[in-house]
Amino acid sequence: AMALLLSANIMSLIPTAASAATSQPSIFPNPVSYSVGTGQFLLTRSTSIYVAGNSAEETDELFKNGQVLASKLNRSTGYQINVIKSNNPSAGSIYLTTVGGNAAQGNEGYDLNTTSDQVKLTANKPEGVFRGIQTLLQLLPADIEKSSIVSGVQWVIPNSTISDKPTYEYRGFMLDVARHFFPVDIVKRQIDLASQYKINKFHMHLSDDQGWRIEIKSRPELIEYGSKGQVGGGPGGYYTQEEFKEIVNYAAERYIEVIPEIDMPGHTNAALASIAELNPDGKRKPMRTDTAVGYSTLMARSEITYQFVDDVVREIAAISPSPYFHLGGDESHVTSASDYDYFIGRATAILDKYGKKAIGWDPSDTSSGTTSDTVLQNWNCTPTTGTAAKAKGLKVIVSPANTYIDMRYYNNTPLGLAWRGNVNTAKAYNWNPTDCISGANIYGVESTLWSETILTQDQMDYMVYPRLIANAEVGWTPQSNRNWDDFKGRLVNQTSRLQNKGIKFYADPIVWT
Ligand code: TNX
Repeated sequence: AMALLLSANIMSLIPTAASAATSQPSIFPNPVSYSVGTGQFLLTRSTSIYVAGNSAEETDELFKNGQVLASKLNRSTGYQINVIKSNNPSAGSIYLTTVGGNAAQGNEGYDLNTTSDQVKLTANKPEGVFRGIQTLLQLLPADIEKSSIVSGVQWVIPNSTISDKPTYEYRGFMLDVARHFFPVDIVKRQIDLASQYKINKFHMHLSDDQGWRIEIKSRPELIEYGSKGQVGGGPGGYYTQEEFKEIVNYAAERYIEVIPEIDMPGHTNAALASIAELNPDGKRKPMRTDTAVGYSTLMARSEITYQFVDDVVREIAAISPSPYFHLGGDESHVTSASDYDYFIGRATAILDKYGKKAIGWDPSDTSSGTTSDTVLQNWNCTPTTGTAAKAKGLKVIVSPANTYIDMRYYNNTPLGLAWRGNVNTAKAYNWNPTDCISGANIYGVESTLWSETILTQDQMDYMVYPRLIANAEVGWTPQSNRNWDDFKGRLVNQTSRLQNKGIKFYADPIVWT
Protein backbone atom coordinates (compact mmCIF):
# COMPACT_ATOMS: atom_id res chain seq x y z
CA ALA A 1 0.00 0.00 0.00
CA MET A 2 2.89 2.30 0.84
CA ALA A 3 4.49 1.74 -2.57
CA LEU A 4 1.22 2.40 -4.27
CA LEU A 5 0.72 5.67 -2.40
CA LEU A 6 4.21 6.78 -3.23
CA SER A 7 3.85 6.12 -6.92
CA ALA A 8 0.52 7.93 -6.97
CA ASN A 9 2.26 10.96 -5.41
CA ILE A 10 5.04 10.83 -7.92
CA MET A 11 2.52 10.58 -10.71
CA SER A 12 0.79 13.72 -9.55
CA LEU A 13 4.06 15.64 -9.81
CA ILE A 14 4.52 14.81 -13.47
CA PRO A 15 2.64 17.39 -15.49
CA THR A 16 0.26 15.88 -17.96
CA ALA A 17 -0.37 17.32 -21.40
CA ALA A 18 -3.71 18.59 -20.17
CA SER A 19 -2.31 20.49 -17.19
CA ALA A 20 0.46 21.97 -19.33
CA ALA A 21 -2.15 23.24 -21.77
CA THR A 22 -4.28 24.90 -19.08
CA SER A 23 -1.23 26.70 -17.68
CA GLN A 24 -0.75 28.42 -21.03
CA PRO A 25 -2.78 31.62 -20.85
CA SER A 26 -5.16 32.26 -23.75
CA ILE A 27 -4.39 35.20 -25.96
CA PHE A 28 -6.71 37.04 -28.35
CA PRO A 29 -5.96 37.40 -31.17
CA ASN A 30 -3.85 34.26 -31.31
CA PRO A 31 -0.21 35.29 -31.80
CA VAL A 32 1.89 34.20 -34.75
CA SER A 33 4.14 32.21 -32.44
CA TYR A 34 3.76 31.55 -28.74
CA SER A 35 5.43 29.05 -26.48
CA VAL A 36 5.45 28.66 -22.73
CA GLY A 37 8.43 27.28 -20.83
CA THR A 38 8.92 26.46 -17.18
CA GLY A 39 9.17 29.03 -14.44
CA GLN A 40 7.56 32.40 -14.14
CA PHE A 41 8.04 36.10 -13.60
CA LEU A 42 6.51 37.48 -10.45
CA LEU A 43 5.18 41.03 -10.49
CA THR A 44 5.61 42.64 -7.07
CA ARG A 45 5.24 46.08 -5.54
CA SER A 46 8.90 46.70 -6.31
CA THR A 47 8.60 45.91 -10.03
CA SER A 48 9.33 48.90 -12.26
CA ILE A 49 8.63 49.52 -15.93
CA TYR A 50 11.65 50.73 -17.92
CA VAL A 51 11.25 52.38 -21.30
CA ALA A 52 13.83 53.22 -23.97
CA GLY A 53 13.39 54.33 -27.58
CA ASN A 54 15.75 55.15 -30.43
CA SER A 55 15.22 58.89 -29.93
CA ALA A 56 14.04 61.18 -27.16
CA GLU A 57 10.64 61.47 -28.86
CA GLU A 58 10.28 57.74 -29.07
CA THR A 59 11.25 57.34 -25.42
CA ASP A 60 8.59 59.92 -24.51
CA GLU A 61 6.02 57.97 -26.48
CA LEU A 62 7.06 54.72 -24.84
CA PHE A 63 6.86 56.45 -21.48
CA LYS A 64 3.18 57.11 -22.16
CA ASN A 65 2.68 53.46 -23.09
CA GLY A 66 4.45 52.53 -19.87
CA GLN A 67 2.08 54.74 -17.92
CA VAL A 68 -0.92 53.11 -19.60
CA LEU A 69 0.42 49.72 -18.53
CA ALA A 70 1.30 50.90 -15.01
CA SER A 71 -2.12 52.41 -14.37
CA LYS A 72 -3.79 49.23 -15.55
CA LEU A 73 -1.57 47.12 -13.28
CA ASN A 74 -1.92 49.47 -10.33
CA ARG A 75 -5.73 49.36 -10.39
CA SER A 76 -6.01 45.70 -9.47
CA THR A 77 -2.66 45.06 -7.75
CA GLY A 78 -2.79 48.18 -5.61
CA TYR A 79 0.91 48.74 -6.34
CA GLN A 80 2.39 52.03 -7.43
CA ILE A 81 4.55 50.87 -10.28
CA ASN A 82 7.15 53.37 -11.50
CA VAL A 83 7.87 54.10 -15.13
CA ILE A 84 11.55 54.92 -15.69
CA LYS A 85 13.25 56.20 -18.85
CA SER A 86 16.39 54.09 -19.13
CA ASN A 87 17.89 51.44 -21.37
CA ASN A 88 19.45 49.76 -18.36
CA PRO A 89 16.56 47.95 -16.68
CA SER A 90 17.17 46.55 -13.22
CA ALA A 91 16.57 42.88 -12.47
CA GLY A 92 12.94 41.97 -11.95
CA SER A 93 11.59 44.69 -14.20
CA ILE A 94 9.37 45.06 -17.23
CA TYR A 95 11.26 46.59 -20.16
CA LEU A 96 9.45 48.24 -23.08
CA THR A 97 11.74 49.17 -25.92
CA THR A 98 12.13 49.90 -29.61
CA VAL A 99 15.92 49.61 -29.37
CA GLY A 100 16.92 46.61 -31.44
CA GLY A 101 13.41 46.41 -32.87
CA ASN A 102 13.08 44.33 -35.98
CA ALA A 103 11.92 46.27 -39.06
CA ALA A 104 10.30 43.10 -40.38
CA GLN A 105 7.80 43.40 -37.52
CA GLY A 106 6.34 46.51 -39.17
CA ASN A 107 4.46 49.16 -37.20
CA GLU A 108 2.45 46.77 -35.07
CA GLY A 109 4.55 43.64 -34.57
CA TYR A 110 6.39 42.89 -31.32
CA ASP A 111 8.43 40.29 -29.49
CA LEU A 112 7.52 39.54 -25.90
CA ASN A 113 9.98 37.46 -23.92
CA THR A 114 9.39 36.58 -20.31
CA THR A 115 11.94 35.00 -18.00
CA SER A 116 11.96 34.81 -14.22
CA ASP A 117 14.18 37.92 -14.25
CA GLN A 118 12.54 40.13 -16.80
CA VAL A 119 9.61 40.82 -19.10
CA LYS A 120 11.01 42.28 -22.29
CA LEU A 121 8.74 43.74 -24.94
CA THR A 122 10.58 44.82 -28.07
CA ALA A 123 9.00 46.34 -31.14
CA ASN A 124 10.00 48.24 -34.22
CA LYS A 125 7.61 51.08 -33.30
CA PRO A 126 5.88 52.32 -30.11
CA GLU A 127 2.62 51.20 -31.71
CA GLY A 128 3.93 47.62 -31.66
CA VAL A 129 4.77 48.06 -27.98
CA PHE A 130 1.17 49.11 -27.35
CA ARG A 131 -0.15 46.04 -29.19
CA GLY A 132 2.27 43.88 -27.21
CA ILE A 133 1.05 45.36 -23.92
CA GLN A 134 -2.40 43.96 -24.76
CA THR A 135 -0.80 40.53 -24.99
CA LEU A 136 1.23 41.00 -21.81
CA LEU A 137 -1.92 41.77 -19.83
CA GLN A 138 -3.49 38.53 -21.03
CA LEU A 139 -0.52 36.59 -19.64
CA LEU A 140 -1.31 37.83 -16.13
CA PRO A 141 -4.08 36.28 -13.99
CA ALA A 142 -7.61 37.35 -14.97
CA ASP A 143 -7.90 39.36 -11.74
CA ILE A 144 -5.59 41.92 -13.35
CA GLU A 145 -8.70 43.11 -15.23
CA LYS A 146 -10.62 43.98 -12.07
CA SER A 147 -11.21 47.67 -11.53
CA SER A 148 -10.41 47.58 -7.81
CA ILE A 149 -7.66 46.09 -5.66
CA VAL A 150 -7.58 42.30 -5.38
CA SER A 151 -5.39 40.96 -2.59
CA GLY A 152 -3.84 37.54 -2.18
CA VAL A 153 -3.14 37.03 -5.87
CA GLN A 154 0.27 35.88 -7.12
CA TRP A 155 0.74 38.17 -10.10
CA VAL A 156 2.71 35.79 -12.28
CA ILE A 157 3.54 35.70 -15.96
CA PRO A 158 4.68 32.30 -17.22
CA ASN A 159 8.08 32.26 -18.83
CA SER A 160 7.24 32.49 -22.49
CA THR A 161 8.33 33.58 -25.93
CA ILE A 162 5.96 35.38 -28.25
CA SER A 163 6.60 36.82 -31.67
CA ASP A 164 3.68 38.49 -33.32
CA LYS A 165 2.47 40.79 -36.06
CA PRO A 166 -0.81 41.32 -37.90
CA THR A 167 -1.79 39.63 -41.13
CA TYR A 168 -3.93 42.59 -42.25
CA GLU A 169 -3.10 46.22 -41.74
CA TYR A 170 -6.72 47.34 -41.23
CA ARG A 171 -8.73 45.80 -38.39
CA GLY A 172 -11.76 47.96 -37.90
CA PHE A 173 -14.85 48.38 -35.81
CA MET A 174 -17.71 50.50 -37.11
CA LEU A 175 -20.29 51.99 -34.81
CA ASP A 176 -23.51 53.47 -36.18
CA VAL A 177 -24.24 56.44 -33.94
CA ALA A 178 -26.90 57.71 -36.35
CA ARG A 179 -29.74 55.20 -35.88
CA HIS A 180 -29.26 55.59 -32.15
CA PHE A 181 -26.97 58.15 -30.60
CA PHE A 182 -24.43 57.12 -27.97
CA PRO A 183 -22.74 59.62 -25.64
CA VAL A 184 -18.97 60.10 -25.58
CA ASP A 185 -18.34 57.91 -22.51
CA ILE A 186 -20.08 54.91 -24.02
CA VAL A 187 -18.12 55.35 -27.24
CA LYS A 188 -14.81 55.67 -25.40
CA ARG A 189 -15.46 52.52 -23.41
CA GLN A 190 -16.07 50.54 -26.60
CA ILE A 191 -12.88 51.96 -28.12
CA ASP A 192 -10.89 50.94 -25.06
CA LEU A 193 -12.30 47.41 -25.07
CA ALA A 194 -11.71 47.00 -28.81
CA SER A 195 -8.10 48.18 -28.42
CA GLN A 196 -7.49 45.22 -26.10
CA TYR A 197 -8.11 42.93 -29.06
CA LYS A 198 -5.76 44.95 -31.27
CA ILE A 199 -8.48 46.68 -33.29
CA ASN A 200 -6.74 49.67 -34.90
CA LYS A 201 -9.50 51.55 -36.77
CA PHE A 202 -12.70 53.01 -35.39
CA HIS A 203 -15.17 53.99 -38.09
CA MET A 204 -17.94 56.32 -36.94
CA HIS A 205 -21.10 56.26 -39.04
CA LEU A 206 -22.01 59.87 -38.21
CA SER A 207 -25.04 60.47 -40.41
CA ASP A 208 -27.98 58.60 -41.82
CA ASP A 209 -31.65 59.04 -42.63
CA GLN A 210 -32.65 59.14 -38.97
CA GLY A 211 -30.00 61.44 -37.55
CA TRP A 212 -27.08 63.80 -38.08
CA ARG A 213 -24.54 63.44 -35.28
CA ILE A 214 -21.74 65.94 -35.72
CA GLU A 215 -21.68 69.68 -35.33
CA ILE A 216 -20.99 71.58 -38.55
CA LYS A 217 -20.58 75.22 -37.57
CA SER A 218 -21.37 76.64 -41.00
CA ARG A 219 -24.58 74.58 -41.12
CA PRO A 220 -26.22 74.94 -37.69
CA GLU A 221 -29.51 73.57 -39.07
CA LEU A 222 -28.00 70.08 -39.03
CA ILE A 223 -27.99 70.19 -35.24
CA GLU A 224 -31.13 72.27 -34.89
CA TYR A 225 -33.19 69.71 -36.82
CA GLY A 226 -31.18 66.73 -38.00
CA SER A 227 -29.67 65.68 -34.69
CA LYS A 228 -33.02 65.58 -32.93
CA GLY A 229 -34.35 62.14 -33.49
CA GLN A 230 -33.48 58.49 -33.81
CA VAL A 231 -34.97 55.14 -34.77
CA GLY A 232 -38.21 54.56 -32.90
CA GLY A 233 -38.37 58.20 -31.78
CA GLY A 234 -36.44 59.73 -28.93
CA PRO A 235 -34.14 62.66 -28.41
CA GLY A 236 -31.15 61.67 -30.58
CA GLY A 237 -28.08 63.79 -29.98
CA TYR A 238 -24.82 64.89 -31.55
CA TYR A 239 -21.13 65.39 -30.86
CA THR A 240 -19.75 68.89 -30.72
CA GLN A 241 -16.52 69.28 -32.64
CA GLU A 242 -14.71 69.37 -29.29
CA GLU A 243 -16.29 66.06 -28.32
CA PHE A 244 -15.33 64.52 -31.62
CA LYS A 245 -11.73 65.63 -31.03
CA GLU A 246 -11.91 64.12 -27.56
CA ILE A 247 -12.91 60.77 -29.08
CA VAL A 248 -10.14 61.06 -31.69
CA ASN A 249 -7.52 61.74 -29.00
CA TYR A 250 -8.77 58.97 -26.77
CA ALA A 251 -8.53 56.53 -29.67
CA ALA A 252 -5.10 57.84 -30.68
CA GLU A 253 -3.76 57.07 -27.21
CA ARG A 254 -4.66 53.48 -28.06
CA TYR A 255 -3.17 53.71 -31.56
CA ILE A 256 -6.63 53.62 -33.08
CA GLU A 257 -7.42 55.81 -36.08
CA VAL A 258 -10.92 57.30 -36.14
CA ILE A 259 -12.49 57.33 -39.59
CA PRO A 260 -15.49 59.63 -39.87
CA GLU A 261 -18.28 58.72 -42.26
CA ILE A 262 -20.85 61.02 -43.76
CA ASP A 263 -23.07 58.74 -45.81
CA MET A 264 -23.93 60.23 -49.25
CA PRO A 265 -25.73 60.62 -51.63
CA GLY A 266 -28.31 58.22 -50.15
CA HIS A 267 -28.95 57.80 -46.42
CA THR A 268 -29.28 61.59 -46.23
CA ASN A 269 -32.79 62.20 -44.94
CA ALA A 270 -31.56 63.89 -41.75
CA ALA A 271 -29.63 66.42 -43.89
CA LEU A 272 -32.62 66.88 -46.19
CA ALA A 273 -34.79 67.43 -43.11
CA SER A 274 -32.39 70.12 -41.88
CA ILE A 275 -31.55 72.22 -44.91
CA ALA A 276 -34.42 73.23 -47.18
CA GLU A 277 -32.29 74.13 -50.21
CA LEU A 278 -30.95 70.57 -50.48
CA ASN A 279 -34.40 69.45 -51.62
CA PRO A 280 -35.77 69.74 -55.19
CA ASP A 281 -38.90 71.46 -53.86
CA GLY A 282 -36.93 73.72 -51.50
CA LYS A 283 -38.73 72.33 -48.46
CA ARG A 284 -37.30 70.47 -45.51
CA LYS A 285 -38.27 66.80 -45.38
CA PRO A 286 -39.83 65.44 -42.21
CA MET A 287 -37.46 63.60 -39.86
CA ARG A 288 -37.84 59.82 -39.98
CA THR A 289 -37.76 57.29 -37.16
CA ASP A 290 -38.37 54.10 -39.17
CA THR A 291 -35.69 51.77 -40.50
CA ALA A 292 -36.41 51.87 -44.24
CA VAL A 293 -33.37 52.35 -46.49
CA GLY A 294 -32.76 53.59 -50.00
CA TYR A 295 -35.35 56.38 -50.29
CA SER A 296 -33.25 59.53 -49.88
CA THR A 297 -30.73 61.26 -52.11
CA LEU A 298 -28.83 64.48 -52.45
CA MET A 299 -29.29 66.26 -55.79
CA ALA A 300 -26.28 65.13 -57.80
CA ARG A 301 -26.62 67.83 -60.46
CA SER A 302 -27.00 70.81 -58.16
CA GLU A 303 -24.09 73.00 -57.06
CA ILE A 304 -26.00 73.67 -53.84
CA THR A 305 -25.29 70.05 -52.95
CA TYR A 306 -21.55 70.45 -53.49
CA GLN A 307 -21.40 73.63 -51.41
CA PHE A 308 -22.97 71.60 -48.63
CA VAL A 309 -20.56 68.69 -49.10
CA ASP A 310 -17.65 71.13 -49.14
CA ASP A 311 -18.73 72.72 -45.85
CA VAL A 312 -19.16 69.35 -44.18
CA VAL A 313 -15.92 67.84 -45.45
CA ARG A 314 -13.91 70.98 -44.73
CA GLU A 315 -15.03 71.18 -41.12
CA ILE A 316 -14.65 67.49 -40.37
CA ALA A 317 -11.31 67.23 -42.20
CA ALA A 318 -9.98 70.02 -39.98
CA ILE A 319 -10.60 68.00 -36.81
CA SER A 320 -9.92 64.52 -38.16
CA PRO A 321 -6.27 63.41 -38.43
CA SER A 322 -7.10 60.25 -40.40
CA PRO A 323 -5.93 60.37 -44.02
CA TYR A 324 -9.32 58.83 -44.85
CA PHE A 325 -12.87 60.10 -44.98
CA HIS A 326 -15.69 57.63 -45.55
CA LEU A 327 -18.22 59.04 -47.99
CA GLY A 328 -20.76 56.23 -47.71
CA GLY A 329 -22.16 55.51 -51.14
CA ASP A 330 -24.35 52.54 -50.16
CA GLU A 331 -27.95 51.89 -51.12
CA SER A 332 -28.46 55.05 -53.17
CA HIS A 333 -31.49 53.42 -54.74
CA VAL A 334 -33.20 56.62 -55.83
CA THR A 335 -30.08 58.13 -57.40
CA SER A 336 -29.75 57.28 -61.10
CA ALA A 337 -26.65 55.33 -62.10
CA SER A 338 -25.15 58.27 -63.94
CA ASP A 339 -25.95 60.68 -61.10
CA TYR A 340 -24.36 58.25 -58.65
CA ASP A 341 -21.23 57.95 -60.77
CA TYR A 342 -21.02 61.74 -61.03
CA PHE A 343 -21.71 62.37 -57.34
CA ILE A 344 -19.03 59.97 -56.09
CA GLY A 345 -16.54 61.65 -58.42
CA ARG A 346 -17.42 65.15 -57.20
CA ALA A 347 -17.39 64.12 -53.54
CA THR A 348 -14.02 62.38 -54.00
CA ALA A 349 -12.62 65.56 -55.53
CA ILE A 350 -13.83 67.57 -52.53
CA LEU A 351 -12.13 65.10 -50.17
CA ASP A 352 -8.97 65.48 -52.21
CA LYS A 353 -9.20 69.27 -51.88
CA TYR A 354 -9.07 68.82 -48.08
CA GLY A 355 -6.31 66.23 -48.20
CA LYS A 356 -8.44 63.19 -47.58
CA LYS A 357 -8.66 59.88 -49.40
CA ALA A 358 -12.06 58.33 -49.96
CA ILE A 359 -13.43 55.14 -48.50
CA GLY A 360 -16.79 54.08 -49.86
CA TRP A 361 -19.20 51.17 -49.55
CA ASP A 362 -19.79 49.17 -52.67
CA PRO A 363 -20.68 50.04 -55.37
CA SER A 364 -18.79 53.34 -54.99
CA ASP A 365 -15.70 51.77 -56.57
CA THR A 366 -17.57 51.65 -59.88
CA SER A 367 -17.59 55.45 -60.13
CA SER A 368 -15.45 56.94 -62.85
CA GLY A 369 -14.44 59.55 -60.26
CA THR A 370 -12.43 57.29 -57.94
CA THR A 371 -8.72 57.97 -57.55
CA SER A 372 -5.92 55.46 -57.13
CA ASP A 373 -6.14 56.14 -53.37
CA THR A 374 -9.83 55.28 -53.09
CA VAL A 375 -10.61 52.36 -50.78
CA LEU A 376 -13.61 50.12 -51.25
CA GLN A 377 -15.49 48.72 -48.28
CA ASN A 378 -17.00 45.59 -49.80
CA TRP A 379 -20.07 44.61 -47.76
CA ASN A 380 -22.14 42.69 -50.28
CA CYS A 381 -19.26 40.38 -51.21
CA THR A 382 -21.00 39.09 -54.32
CA PRO A 383 -18.96 37.94 -57.32
CA THR A 384 -19.54 41.34 -58.97
CA THR A 385 -18.98 43.69 -56.03
CA GLY A 386 -15.41 44.83 -55.99
CA THR A 387 -14.66 43.91 -59.59
CA ALA A 388 -14.11 47.58 -60.36
CA ALA A 389 -11.85 47.96 -57.32
CA LYS A 390 -9.88 44.93 -58.41
CA ALA A 391 -9.51 46.18 -61.96
CA LYS A 392 -8.34 49.57 -60.64
CA GLY A 393 -6.03 47.99 -58.06
CA LEU A 394 -7.80 49.70 -55.15
CA LYS A 395 -7.45 48.56 -51.57
CA VAL A 396 -10.45 46.68 -50.22
CA ILE A 397 -11.82 46.42 -46.68
CA VAL A 398 -14.06 43.38 -46.34
CA SER A 399 -17.29 43.43 -44.32
CA PRO A 400 -19.16 40.26 -45.24
CA ALA A 401 -22.14 38.93 -43.25
CA ASN A 402 -19.65 37.31 -40.83
CA THR A 403 -18.75 40.83 -39.63
CA TYR A 404 -22.34 42.08 -39.34
CA ILE A 405 -22.44 42.05 -35.59
CA ASP A 406 -25.77 43.89 -35.76
CA MET A 407 -27.36 40.61 -36.90
CA ARG A 408 -29.03 38.45 -34.30
CA TYR A 409 -27.07 35.41 -33.07
CA TYR A 410 -29.97 32.94 -33.32
CA ASN A 411 -33.67 32.95 -34.12
CA ASN A 412 -34.44 33.16 -30.40
CA THR A 413 -31.88 35.73 -29.22
CA PRO A 414 -33.15 39.23 -28.54
CA LEU A 415 -31.79 42.21 -30.52
CA GLY A 416 -30.43 42.42 -34.00
CA LEU A 417 -31.64 42.34 -37.55
CA ALA A 418 -31.92 39.17 -39.62
CA TRP A 419 -31.61 40.19 -43.26
CA ARG A 420 -28.13 38.68 -43.63
CA GLY A 421 -29.02 35.57 -41.64
CA ASN A 422 -28.01 34.71 -38.13
CA VAL A 423 -24.42 35.37 -37.12
CA ASN A 424 -23.34 33.22 -34.20
CA THR A 425 -19.78 33.18 -32.88
CA ALA A 426 -18.79 30.32 -35.20
CA LYS A 427 -20.00 32.27 -38.21
CA ALA A 428 -18.08 35.34 -37.01
CA TYR A 429 -14.94 33.20 -36.75
CA ASN A 430 -15.03 30.60 -39.51
CA TRP A 431 -14.21 32.56 -42.64
CA ASN A 432 -11.35 34.18 -44.48
CA PRO A 433 -11.17 37.66 -45.98
CA THR A 434 -10.52 36.13 -49.40
CA ASP A 435 -13.98 34.48 -49.21
CA CYS A 436 -15.44 37.98 -49.74
CA ILE A 437 -13.18 38.88 -52.64
CA SER A 438 -10.27 36.98 -54.08
CA GLY A 439 -7.37 38.33 -56.04
CA ALA A 440 -7.86 41.83 -54.63
CA ASN A 441 -5.56 44.04 -52.60
CA ILE A 442 -7.19 43.35 -49.23
CA TYR A 443 -6.51 46.12 -46.73
CA GLY A 444 -8.32 44.35 -43.91
CA VAL A 445 -11.48 43.45 -42.08
CA GLU A 446 -14.18 45.56 -40.45
CA SER A 447 -16.96 44.60 -38.06
CA THR A 448 -20.08 46.73 -38.37
CA LEU A 449 -22.47 47.49 -35.55
CA TRP A 450 -25.50 49.12 -37.14
CA SER A 451 -27.70 50.39 -34.34
CA GLU A 452 -31.30 50.07 -35.48
CA THR A 453 -31.97 47.68 -32.56
CA ILE A 454 -29.25 48.85 -30.15
CA LEU A 455 -30.08 51.48 -27.52
CA THR A 456 -27.86 50.88 -24.50
CA GLN A 457 -24.30 50.05 -23.50
CA ASP A 458 -25.33 46.60 -22.29
CA GLN A 459 -27.05 45.86 -25.59
CA MET A 460 -23.91 46.97 -27.40
CA ASP A 461 -21.76 44.63 -25.31
CA TYR A 462 -24.15 41.78 -26.04
CA MET A 463 -23.85 42.27 -29.79
CA VAL A 464 -20.14 43.08 -29.89
CA TYR A 465 -18.81 40.35 -27.59
CA PRO A 466 -17.64 37.76 -28.34
CA ARG A 467 -18.11 38.42 -32.09
CA LEU A 468 -15.66 41.32 -32.33
CA ILE A 469 -12.97 39.11 -30.79
CA ALA A 470 -13.66 36.51 -33.50
CA ASN A 471 -13.46 39.10 -36.30
CA ALA A 472 -10.35 40.69 -34.76
CA GLU A 473 -8.59 37.35 -34.88
CA VAL A 474 -9.60 36.85 -38.52
CA GLY A 475 -7.86 40.16 -39.27
CA TRP A 476 -4.76 39.64 -37.15
CA THR A 477 -3.89 35.96 -37.02
CA PRO A 478 -2.59 33.98 -39.99
CA GLN A 479 -5.18 31.54 -41.24
CA SER A 480 -2.81 28.65 -40.48
CA ASN A 481 -2.94 29.60 -36.78
CA ARG A 482 -6.70 29.74 -36.61
CA ASN A 483 -8.91 26.90 -35.56
CA TRP A 484 -12.47 27.08 -34.29
CA ASP A 485 -12.12 24.47 -31.55
CA ASP A 486 -9.00 26.12 -30.27
CA PHE A 487 -10.64 29.56 -30.41
CA LYS A 488 -13.65 28.26 -28.52
CA GLY A 489 -11.42 26.79 -25.81
CA ARG A 490 -9.55 30.05 -25.44
CA LEU A 491 -12.81 31.97 -25.10
CA VAL A 492 -13.99 29.65 -22.34
CA ASN A 493 -10.63 30.12 -20.61
CA GLN A 494 -11.13 33.88 -20.76
CA THR A 495 -14.63 33.90 -19.29
CA SER A 496 -13.65 35.46 -15.98
CA ARG A 497 -11.37 37.92 -17.79
CA LEU A 498 -14.30 39.16 -19.88
CA GLN A 499 -16.43 39.41 -16.73
CA ASN A 500 -13.70 41.29 -14.88
CA LYS A 501 -13.57 43.84 -17.70
CA GLY A 502 -17.28 44.40 -17.09
CA ILE A 503 -18.28 43.19 -20.55
CA LYS A 504 -21.89 41.99 -20.66
CA PHE A 505 -21.13 39.52 -23.43
CA TYR A 506 -23.52 37.01 -24.89
CA ALA A 507 -22.56 33.55 -23.61
CA ASP A 508 -23.17 31.91 -26.98
CA PRO A 509 -24.09 28.26 -26.28
CA ILE A 510 -21.96 27.15 -29.21
CA VAL A 511 -18.98 28.29 -27.10
CA TRP A 512 -20.16 28.06 -23.51
CA THR A 513 -21.85 24.68 -23.88
C1 TNX B 1 -27.41 47.92 -44.69
S1 TNX B 1 -24.51 47.70 -44.82
C2 TNX B 1 -26.89 49.18 -44.54
C3 TNX B 1 -27.21 49.96 -43.34
C4 TNX B 1 -28.10 49.21 -42.41
C5 TNX B 1 -27.65 47.77 -42.35
C6 TNX B 1 -28.39 46.96 -41.36
C7 TNX B 1 -24.73 49.09 -45.45
C8 TNX B 1 -23.60 49.66 -46.13
N1 TNX B 1 -25.93 49.69 -45.36
O1 TNX B 1 -27.81 51.16 -43.72
O2 TNX B 1 -28.03 49.79 -41.15
O3 TNX B 1 -27.82 47.21 -43.62
O4 TNX B 1 -27.85 45.69 -41.23
